[in-house]
Amino acid sequence: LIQHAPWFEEARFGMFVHWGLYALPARHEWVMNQEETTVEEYSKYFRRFDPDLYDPREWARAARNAGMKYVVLTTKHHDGFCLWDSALTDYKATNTPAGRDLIAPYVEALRAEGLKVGFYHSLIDWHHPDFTVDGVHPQRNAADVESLNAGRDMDRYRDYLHGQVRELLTNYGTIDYLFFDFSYTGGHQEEYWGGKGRKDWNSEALLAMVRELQPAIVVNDRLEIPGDLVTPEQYQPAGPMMVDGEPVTWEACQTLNGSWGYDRDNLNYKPVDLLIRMLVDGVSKGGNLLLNVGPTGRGSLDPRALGSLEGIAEWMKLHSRAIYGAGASS
Ligand code: FUL
Repeated sequence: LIQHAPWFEEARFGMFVHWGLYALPARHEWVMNQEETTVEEYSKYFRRFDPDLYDPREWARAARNAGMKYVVLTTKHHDGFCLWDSALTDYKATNTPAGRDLIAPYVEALRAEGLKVGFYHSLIDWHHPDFTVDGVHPQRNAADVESLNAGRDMDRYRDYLHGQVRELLTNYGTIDYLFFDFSYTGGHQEEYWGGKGRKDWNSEALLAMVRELQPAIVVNDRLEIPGDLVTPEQYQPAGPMMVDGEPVTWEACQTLNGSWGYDRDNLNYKPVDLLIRMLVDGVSKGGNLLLNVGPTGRGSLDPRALGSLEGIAEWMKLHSRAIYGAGASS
């Protein structure tokens, strides 16, 4: 067990939520990258982001009914758009038609439903003017990459990253879980990410700040220094996970249909019985399952995602006395 946060392994099941501007094109959360969209072109989604159906209590109830104990929402994904009222950027929900901080009501809703509060935060940023154009940046094939990179300063970006994490861990009370995201690609790192990694984020200092601000928080391993857990992505490990011959805390994150962000026309949904088998499989190997939903641009859960959660809830009703039995905790 994680000594400072025993709740985490007891929880076993959480909900991942990928939500941001990419919910509008509804073609995968990497759409900016895949379609090599410039910041300027992408801003059309910023101007139209108007989530009139956003009701985090509904997300929280759907999660709770499915037996989930924590929720992890993208505060900022790779496109750089911020769901909270950050003092460090204008690229935030406050300046869209949404007109407000969307993280505060999320945190409140989770607490009201008795769920632990998690944030996902991207280390990568395709909007920030100091984040250099590397091999996976949307502008990687631009004719003038060199001039685009002139004057970009990753030291300034690092200050921005640290400053925003400080805001998130200072302004919303207790935060229980933090998923930093950098898709570490091992050997291909140099040509792919332009060598980016822990030195760019100053992972050691960033993690120290996180622990100082939120001593009980659970932090994942994608800062490329040891965290509290390891995070296999879209696969189920063959057995209990080990590092250097020792068992480790782990959590598999999985999608409903292969995409993390809302992907409207992707019909490749895993059936409910498969989702349940994945949960059981992970628990049998000592791991957690973080199952993702991608809400729509209007902020609601797509009926197919809701259906999956309701299907899992039906199974929980039959099998979990702790959640559905007489005298179950509210
Ligand atoms: C990956 C990201 O690139 C995906 O978009 C998603 O957020 C997944 C959980 O982590 O590394």
